[in-house]
Amino acid sequence: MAKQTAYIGMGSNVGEREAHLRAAVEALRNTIGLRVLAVSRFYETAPLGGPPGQGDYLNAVCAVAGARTARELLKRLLAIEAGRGRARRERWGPRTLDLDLLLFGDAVIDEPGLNVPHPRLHERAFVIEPLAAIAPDARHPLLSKTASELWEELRETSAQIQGAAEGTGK
Ligand code: A4P
Ligand code: MG
Repeated sequence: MAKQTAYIGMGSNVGEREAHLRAAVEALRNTIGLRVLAVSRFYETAPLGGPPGQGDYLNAVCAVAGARTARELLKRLLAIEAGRGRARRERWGPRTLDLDLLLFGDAVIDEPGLNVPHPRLHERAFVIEPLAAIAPDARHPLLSKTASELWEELRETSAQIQGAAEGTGK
């Protein structure tokens, strides 16, 4: 099977956020058979969803090559999360390290415990902005749009929402 370029979303909003993201990249680099092709800069983002009062996130996206299957890569991501003390308490709750498999080449997978592309990928500026920065031509296989097209759309929508909010505030 062809070895695909995969994109991984990384997020942290507890503890030494930068150290958690750096450790995740290091762990991917140290994974036999895997090559880290690119890492975005780290973006400071306001939390979306989850319980009120949680801290801001640092988010980033990283590109890797060499994984044989999406399932194998996800298994590795979950082990790296666990290694940084990730505890699963509540959905969208605060976390030391969240690693999401965003895209695995042009694979479309819908299995228990594995959905690729990540189902909420295209709705989230904190994922799409860094993805578009390192892989503007990466294509969402279900929407048939590139990361830079998705980022254009999201930017427009959030500008409209902001415009409407300012309008009602008068
Ligand atoms: N799973 C299935 N498909 C995948 C995939 N493509 N990548 C399963 C990763 N995991 C996948 O994930 C639950 C299970 O999903 C995993 O065991 C795996 O088998 P989780 O990480 O425990 O749950 P979660 O992260 O709380 O939920 P989820 O649905 O992954 O949340 P999201 O969508 O990742 O959102 N705001 C900001 N600003 N920045 C953030 O990074 N993140 C979230 C979490 C919410 N708000 C945020 C951020
Ligand atoms: Mg997750």
